[in-house]
Amino acid sequence: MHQTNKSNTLFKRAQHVIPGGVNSPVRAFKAVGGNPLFIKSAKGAIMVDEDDNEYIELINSWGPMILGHGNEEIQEAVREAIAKSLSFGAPTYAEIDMAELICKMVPSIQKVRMVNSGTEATMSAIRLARGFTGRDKVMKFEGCYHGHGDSFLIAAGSGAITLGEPNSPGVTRGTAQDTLAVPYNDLNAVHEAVSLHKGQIAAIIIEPVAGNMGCVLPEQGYLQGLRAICDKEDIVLIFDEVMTGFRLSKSGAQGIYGVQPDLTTLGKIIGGGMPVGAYGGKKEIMDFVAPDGPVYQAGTLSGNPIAMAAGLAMLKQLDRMDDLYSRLDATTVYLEEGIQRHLDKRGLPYTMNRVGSMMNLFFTDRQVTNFEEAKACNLELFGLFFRAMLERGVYLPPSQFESYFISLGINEEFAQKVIEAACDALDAIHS
Ligand code: KE4
Repeated sequence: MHQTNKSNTLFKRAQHVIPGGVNSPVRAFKAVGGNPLFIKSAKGAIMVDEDDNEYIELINSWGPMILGHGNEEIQEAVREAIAKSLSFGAPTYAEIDMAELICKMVPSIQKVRMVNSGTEATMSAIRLARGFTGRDKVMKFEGCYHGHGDSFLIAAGSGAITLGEPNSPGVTRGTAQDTLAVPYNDLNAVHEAVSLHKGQIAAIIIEPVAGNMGCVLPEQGYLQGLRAICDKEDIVLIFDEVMTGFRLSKSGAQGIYGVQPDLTTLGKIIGGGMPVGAYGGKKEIMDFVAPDGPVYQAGTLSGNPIAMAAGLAMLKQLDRMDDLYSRLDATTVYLEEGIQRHLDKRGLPYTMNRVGSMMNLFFTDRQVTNFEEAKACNLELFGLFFRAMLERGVYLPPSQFESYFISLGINEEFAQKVIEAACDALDAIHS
């Protein structure tokens, strides 16, 4: 058992002054048991905790650290920017460079507004869609997460096509009644909901590849089907690519599935590890955003020069490294195949989902194509696996309902170590 005394002491101290001792709930390890580890540094694919335990990490800060920690080009850009002060609250040329590069990398984006988080991006995108269409309702999908905006903290109503129910105190019924929640990968449910609320739905927002119920892929023709429904019904199609943007390709999931949304929300990788979000898309819609348009949205630190420096240094590397995504995909396939071989050898019927450098081991023998199926997983077994992997020096995202992220820092040696740890951990929890 590796010792984590310092983390345990820090966690006790943190709980006196920070809700749950963490600044974002999933970090508290509640889904996997035990106390969270307090991290003091990271380099490449290695994270070091306050007790000097080293871990090969497959969390990438929930996505951003695709190039590995301590990327020299990003750190140099930040060092250079910091010397000129940290914030002006006035426009800077870096924001233009950033917007132009995003529009180049994601062709469906003709104009883009920077914000400070994925939540701000998705909140703003649905307000914009409502303002542009004059309609009130939005549709989301069970198991998809779009940040903590009130309109998204909604569980599916009693029937899949009834209006949503708040799934957090503080979200009002008034808000919930304008959100429809339907199952992922079920076009009929979308057709039913659209016909039941004809002319009332401003936007359909979806994770084009879901990462917040674990990694769940769109079925053949699904995204194309949503595009056709939105075209027919004048509904704004929003791809929430906060996680998949710049992760699955230079132009995210839309780049690999060939479906163009009307609006795209971005976050995580776009900031190179700094707090950055963005929403963008068709010019005719984006021109509705203040100050040119009537839809209000603002932010003191939006387009912050240090964040722009980090984000630009990140995106420039992704844009010029033509073999980056094939290398990341190859490493992820290697991991998937290595773990799958052991599952087969041990006769363990668990399910692996993978797309690009996102993957998941689901502790269920069923396929996982939606949230209902994901919820069938044995969460206790996942907790045992998570802790067994920590013991073996591998840090996974601490929830069955999160995707693993593979960074460029995972070289062949580390990939082999992750496979060996996974095989050993699976044997240990089934011994
Ligand atoms: P943030 O507000 O956390 O920057 O982004 C919200 C968000 C929006 N859309 C998608 C598809 C997302 O995955 C997220 C945030 N993802 C989670 C991890 N699954 C963030 C981790 C956390 O909550 O600490």
